[in-house]
Amino acid sequence: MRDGQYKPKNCTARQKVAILIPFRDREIHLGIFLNHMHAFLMKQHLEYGIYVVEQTKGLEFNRGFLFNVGYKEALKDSDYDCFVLHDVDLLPENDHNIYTCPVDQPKHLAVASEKWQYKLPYTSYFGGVSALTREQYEAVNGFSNEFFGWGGEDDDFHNRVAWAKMSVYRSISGVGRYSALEHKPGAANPKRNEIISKGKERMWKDGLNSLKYENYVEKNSSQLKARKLSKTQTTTALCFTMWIFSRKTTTTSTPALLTNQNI
Ligand SMILES: [Mn+2]
Repeated sequence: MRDGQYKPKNCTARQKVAILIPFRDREIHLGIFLNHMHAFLMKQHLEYGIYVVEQTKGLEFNRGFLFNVGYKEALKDSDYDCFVLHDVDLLPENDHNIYTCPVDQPKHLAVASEKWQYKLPYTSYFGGVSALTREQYEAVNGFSNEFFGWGGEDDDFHNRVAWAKMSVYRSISGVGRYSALEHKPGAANPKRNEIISKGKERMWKDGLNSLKYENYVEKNSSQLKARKLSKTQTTTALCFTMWIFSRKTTTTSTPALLTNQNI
């Protein structure tokens, strides 16, 4: 396995799957996640790569933006057909929860998360873990880049799916069960409802087609590999590629790396 990628030896997978993980300050979760996920995914005979996209300190965490970066960077690596958008703190419990993308509609996988007492928190919930083909991700122009802080980006993304005239396929709850790793809640984005309310007019101005990040990103797999392998975990499943929003390449003197103007 190299850089978090795997290919079954005795068969050809129908889809190449990229698992995208937005990340910041969750080293312990990441170790647990990788140990769990590689074993889980290999059992499914998938051809896949895991991409961890890390946001450096500075601005509030922007989950949607990080998915967009992961999408673009994964496609530079390989011609992926399917993108699984995955929180680092959710671990699938059921081996029948297959990590592929239906070609006719986006799929929501985390329908029964321990975080929400193994129920959907509300009917349109599209957070936690979802899967879209490349065509579907392009059809919604990816995520909005404008949600800094907790909340809203997944609801806006769900609206985009509807505006693109698609509906969401949901795993059945017995299959879509996830254990949730505990953490303190992040600071909610006070502007989230306001941004969501203007979502339709923003959809084709704000997303994959307006994403600018190259100057802020550093490919950094070797450093992470060394860091992870120095721990007691022994699996070879700990190598992967990671991107960092790099402070040193910015031209501004403010500590903020990303603002609504410069992304
Ligand atoms: Mn969480």
